[in-house]
Amino acid sequence: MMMNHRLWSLLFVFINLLIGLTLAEAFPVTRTDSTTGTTTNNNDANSVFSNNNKLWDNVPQGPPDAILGIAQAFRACQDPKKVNVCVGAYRTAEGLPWVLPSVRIAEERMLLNRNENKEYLPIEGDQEYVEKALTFAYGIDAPLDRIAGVQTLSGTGACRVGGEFLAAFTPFQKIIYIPDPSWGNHHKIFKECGLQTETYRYYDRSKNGLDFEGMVEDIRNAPTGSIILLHACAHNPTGCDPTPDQWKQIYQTILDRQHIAFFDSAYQGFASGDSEQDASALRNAVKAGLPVLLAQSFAKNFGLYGERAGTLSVVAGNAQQKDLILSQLKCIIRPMYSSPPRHGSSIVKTVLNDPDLTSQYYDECASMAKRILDMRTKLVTKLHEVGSQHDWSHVTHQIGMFAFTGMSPEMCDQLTSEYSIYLTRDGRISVAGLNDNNLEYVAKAVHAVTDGKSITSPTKE
Ligand code: PLA
Repeated sequence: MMMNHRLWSLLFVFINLLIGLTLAEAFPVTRTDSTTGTTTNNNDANSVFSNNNKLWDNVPQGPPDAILGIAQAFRACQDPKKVNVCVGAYRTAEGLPWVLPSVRIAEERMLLNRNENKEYLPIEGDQEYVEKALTFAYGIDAPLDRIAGVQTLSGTGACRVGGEFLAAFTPFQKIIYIPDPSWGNHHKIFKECGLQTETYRYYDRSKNGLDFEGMVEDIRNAPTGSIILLHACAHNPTGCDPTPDQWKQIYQTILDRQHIAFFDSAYQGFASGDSEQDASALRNAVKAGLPVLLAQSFAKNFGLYGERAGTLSVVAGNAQQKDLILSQLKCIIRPMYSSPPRHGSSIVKTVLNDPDLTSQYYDECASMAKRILDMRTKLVTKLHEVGSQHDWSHVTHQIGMFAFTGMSPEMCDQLTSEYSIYLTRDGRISVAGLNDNNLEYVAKAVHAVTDGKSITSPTKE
């Protein structure tokens, strides 16, 4: 009896399996993934699950990042003459990364301080750090009682948290206007947040300079209540900032159109060498009464790239709004990464809590800006010395970390393939990557690829 029952059960399972397989073959269920475009059916699924090695066979190759992908290619390059002018990371005159001495001192103090621990920070981060960081950005007279600020994973994390907040709560348009060109990641970040991304004219490639009229016109024509992304200083990649008078017109246009200003401040101190002066566009915007958000990064100015120290803040109308906004920022952060890392923010806090260390830091930041400025001038001088007939004066007029040379993507490709000089394909050179040892080599190569060709373009790429 038992035996019979088992036999029947086995037969039943076997018949079901046969019917299932026949049906699957006759009527395959086909699914197409909307993001990757890959198609699978349940036959594939059966074979995939029967062989675990095939489980991820359909994952397509992702494209390399426009900036960090090139940095990776540089690391893999075997050419001893290779030059990295790709990522905006400071290098010393010897071409080496630099840990600021003030940062080292702060770290030593932290190491000796037995009260330091490794506990989780709150969701919103270390509020003492946030307060110091916001004062650094908004100034000593900042209306901190109505600025909602959270610690973020450097500037990228700040843009992301700010974008998520705007996507959820901006009462008007879910559209963000980004300068053309801009840091490439801006578009990706804000799209991921669910915002519609548009561009406004910023740079005139036919004269290698700011397209101020185009900028103001596009901001004016944006739908009422749009979000306008502004680089607080040392615009990446162009190195072109509006003048104080031009900023005033920008504020007025934003106010007239009831837009929201979203400042990205990744280079405070790198434009003029003076962190206070570099904050003036942001500070004046707050004084002018604009609705302001700020994504702040300490990667470049404190040299804390991998420590991921930043803040995102929203200037609210009053303290009550501040509390409400803060509560929502925490709701955004908690499911994303719970709470931020503490080492980098503790360094910034330690430096900014000590007036002597702060003034040492200001000098060190100024020295970085100065070396970059020197290399900018030297590059242009050397280009002329090696015979270039182009007018490279735009490179000396530009400020901050980058030279936006005007070179075409093809010229950049040639620099990389023939000279092992790694730069982004928009013609941007990270001037911090230049030093007396590689300057002539780079200048000769740039001359070779640009000689007799145009470095201005009449039309948009
Ligand atoms: N905003 C701007 C304008 C930037 O240029 C960068 C970094 C960031 C934000 C983000 O920096 P953080 O997250 O490290 O604070 N841009 C670099 C590096 C320096 C990069 O692409 O990530 C660049 O080479 O453009």
